[in-house]
Amino acid sequence: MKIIYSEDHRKHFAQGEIYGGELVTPFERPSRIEYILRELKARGMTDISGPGRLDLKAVTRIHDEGFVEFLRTAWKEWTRAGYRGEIIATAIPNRSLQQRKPRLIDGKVGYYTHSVETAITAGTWEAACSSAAVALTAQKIVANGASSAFALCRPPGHHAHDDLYGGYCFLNNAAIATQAFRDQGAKRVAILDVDFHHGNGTQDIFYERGDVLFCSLHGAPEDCYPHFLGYKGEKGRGKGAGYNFNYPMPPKTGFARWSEALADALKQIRRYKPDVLVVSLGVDTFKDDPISFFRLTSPDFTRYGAMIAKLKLPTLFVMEGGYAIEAIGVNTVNVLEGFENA
Ligand code: Q9C
Ligand code: ZN
Repeated sequence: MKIIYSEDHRKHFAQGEIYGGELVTPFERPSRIEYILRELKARGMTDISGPGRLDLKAVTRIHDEGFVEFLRTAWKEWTRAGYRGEIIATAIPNRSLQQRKPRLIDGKVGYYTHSVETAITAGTWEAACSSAAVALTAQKIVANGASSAFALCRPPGHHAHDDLYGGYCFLNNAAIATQAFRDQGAKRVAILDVDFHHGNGTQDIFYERGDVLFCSLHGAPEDCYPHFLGYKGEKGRGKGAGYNFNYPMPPKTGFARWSEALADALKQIRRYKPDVLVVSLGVDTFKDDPISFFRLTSPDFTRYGAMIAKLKLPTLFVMEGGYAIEAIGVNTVNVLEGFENA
């Protein structure tokens, strides 16, 4: 399997994440990718190359232009305002407040965020662009006929909406790649999101579209982030009605229950008859993940990689979350090997 990776991900390394009222070292940190790379190489998956140049038009097929411009210029505006810390939203236009983009950078930050744990730093824009480029380069490999490819993206993407960042995500890599498949002739694309967290951004982006099926397995919103989306009753709207499947699950969910949900999602995908599959691959479902509550073991990742392979679809894997750093490499590569060896 071809793997695409860019070292530019390192340009995004926030010093602080708001967690339990403290500023802590972010769980989403550069070493995650280093661990995955090391394990790929150790297991002979060495067909690794860099991304091509990012075509911003592919990004704005999914994201709002004002949002993209904000991400590009936020650091410049923030430092020009005299602030010395990283960019963290303070006021967000919730419920009864006006949804209007203010002039002041502080206001713009809140306007374009849904979660304040995620800081923007000097290199965030460049890193987010490199991550999208990684996804698009891997996408092209699959579009050109490869049976699979792995986009080793960082920062992740599935919590990013068309005009909102948060949950460690800025640009929605999986959504951008999905749209690229459509623009290059795929009639139907299925997205399977196995990250522990609900893919709220991806769901929202495709919620009213029938040309993209979205299935997400995740911790129930009553019990975990992103809290405000990911319920079972969210089934799509308008042309998208019937093309969104959520599988929220409770704390301590292990592989028996999780794999039943996966089997159902795979059934929906098979019924949909997509031309291609995009997997939002987060391995924060692992039992030792520090911010999650499922109980998958390392061998379970191999098992479900093989289950996904049974679809026999061209498949693009896009890296999302996973914060048990020591095990992130083994778990990620287990999925890819399980898929390849099935
Ligand atoms: N107490 C991804 O996995 N904070 N994002 C959770 C838990 C945000 C996760 C706090 C987690 C975002 C891509
Ligand atoms: Zn996650």
